[in-house]
Amino acid sequence: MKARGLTPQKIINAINNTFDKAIIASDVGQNQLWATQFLELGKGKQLLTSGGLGTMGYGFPAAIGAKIGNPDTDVIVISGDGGMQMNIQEMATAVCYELPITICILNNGYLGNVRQWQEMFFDKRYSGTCMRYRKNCPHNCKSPTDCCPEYTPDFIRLAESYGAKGIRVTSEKEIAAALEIAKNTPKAPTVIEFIIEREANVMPIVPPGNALDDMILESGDK
Ligand SMILES: Cc1ncc(C[n+]2csc(CCOP(=O)(O)OP(=O)(O)O)c2C)c(N)n1
Ligand SMILES: [Mg+2]
Repeated sequence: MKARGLTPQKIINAINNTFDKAIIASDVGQNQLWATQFLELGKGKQLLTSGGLGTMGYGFPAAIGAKIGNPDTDVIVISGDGGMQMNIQEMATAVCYELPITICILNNGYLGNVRQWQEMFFDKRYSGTCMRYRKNCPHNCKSPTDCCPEYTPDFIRLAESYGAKGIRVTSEKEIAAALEIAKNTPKAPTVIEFIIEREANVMPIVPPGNALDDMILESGDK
């Protein structure tokens, strides 16, 4: 399934509008950078993030702890499709303890942060970053095509297999309704899988080994 104009900014703006008061836990990667760029923090919204330590898998367990400690506050996870799989087994904990956490997965089908480096600084030689890779893929795949396999994994079926709710969002008009359902679901976590552009980049970025003066501000501005 192709992304239909869903951008991380639109998704995070909708989170801003849906939740006045919330604790948001980010994972690591592009999703984390977008979260820090677009979340409106301070007015009742707090962010838990591993920051520059960058421990993938942090977001979901952090949210479980936040929800147990703050049962009356909405708790939201913003994660990538890679990092979510590093502690996905904690879905069992969240279901057992009936924790109504909203889990927003920004699914680009890549370990996106690393893919962006491979695109910008290593001539787009993608290696080990595509979540839809199969042995018979073209050797020098430089972009996703219509032939790419479907989700790896199918997060909706995965959520449902644990007894959590799963909602897939592919277009902008579905974002707000999905967040409302998650917000109003008692006693169970809700996974919202947002299908975003596969090769969306986060700007600005500093090339490896360079000084802050060499920061690249816009895509294509090398
Ligand atoms: C435990 C761990 N392994 C590897 C990395 C290196 N790393 C940083 S970001 C990233 C990709 C994250 O991919 P995903 O979770 O899909 O998030 P996206 O960047 O696509 O939003 C990787 C592999 C890390 N920070 N932590
Ligand atoms: Mg990803």
